[in-house]
Amino acid sequence: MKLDAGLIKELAQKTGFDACGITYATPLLEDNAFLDKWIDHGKNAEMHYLKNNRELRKNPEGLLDNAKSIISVLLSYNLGYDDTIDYYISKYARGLDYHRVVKKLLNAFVNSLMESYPELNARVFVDSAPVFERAYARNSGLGFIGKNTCLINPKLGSFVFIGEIICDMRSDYDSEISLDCGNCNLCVESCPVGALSDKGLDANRCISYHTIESKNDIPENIANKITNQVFGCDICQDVCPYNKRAQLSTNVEFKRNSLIEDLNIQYLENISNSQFNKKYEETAFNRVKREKLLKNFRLVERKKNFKLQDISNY
Ligand code: B12
Repeated sequence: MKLDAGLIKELAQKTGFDACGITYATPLLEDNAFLDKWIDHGKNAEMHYLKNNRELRKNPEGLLDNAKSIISVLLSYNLGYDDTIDYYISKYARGLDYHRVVKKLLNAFVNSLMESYPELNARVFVDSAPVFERAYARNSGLGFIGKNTCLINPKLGSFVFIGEIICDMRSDYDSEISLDCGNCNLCVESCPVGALSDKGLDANRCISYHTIESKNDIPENIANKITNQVFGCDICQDVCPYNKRAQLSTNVEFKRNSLIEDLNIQYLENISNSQFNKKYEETAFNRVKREKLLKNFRLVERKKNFKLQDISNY
């Protein structure tokens, strides 16, 4: 028995996803080779889990016995943002933690699938497992990989989260769309730290990596280029023409959360680590320690003061 692709897409839409596509759960030889090269050249910086899990990533069978299909879904967080803010917080992090939001929807989606296919074995993933999320989404016809390395959906743009269901039944499959960035090089040219090239993204240079993922102090050459980014950076996506004309999302979970308004140096100095962890556990700030965030705020504050001094010297 095969899954009915039409029914799956209808259920995905009813669940609340913005797009859905299906592809084979087979190893991706070209992508595996790209990943190997990327890691062997140290582009993963200190994200050791990418190296440690890379063999598991190469074959979805490692995540689910008898895996046959990968159903990928997109959830847009493009709410048409106002970016006139002093301390820049990446768009993906201004509302509730997407891991929770997408996972909850994925579980609801699987439950509705099981009503039609009670014998289905399935596992759901979003971000935290060794799955080639962008590559399977691309193969499912959900978009192309841009020069900013993001999956870009022609209608939704790239401010989308990717989730997937790996399952053990076959289906009819989607095909890749034939689109690419063409001559546009805006993201590569706009990245203040030169993190993007034809070799992909170098995490050692990426502001997003240094302000969120890295446990180390931000190296001077990167800190020098930071202007107002305290948590992530979206420059390579903001400049993308696809995002400028993207259909806006109505996913209120990703709306700017009132908790974010509290974040400033004084507040972070006066709250304890455990208070911070508790308060921000449902947001993307659960990925960062209070001290790290405070350091990022202080760096941006120094930059602002320096700039003001600079101007007043004229
Ligand atoms: C590690 C990681 C990061 C790292 C490294 C990012 C990177 N570009 O590699 C850092 C911390 C910098 C990061 C930042 C962000 N991330 Co992140 N991240 C991941 C994670 C966990 C693994 C990605 C990975 O393996 N990178 C290694 C590269 C080699 O693999 P890849 O990105 O999958 O790329 C594949 C293809 O894109 C293609 N490819 C990539 N680059 C190039 C370049 C060329 C020239 C070619 C030919 C092909 C190619 O080949 C690869 C193999 O198929 C995924 C979740 C997952 N399990 O996949 C989320 C994920 C990629 N991140 C996501 C998001 C939302 C972000 C941020 C917007 C927010 C944030 N977290 O700060 C930024 C965006 C920065 C950016 N331009 O990528 C989304 C991406 C959504 C999308 N539209 O693409 C994901 C899928 C999480 C999710 N489930 O929604 N991330």
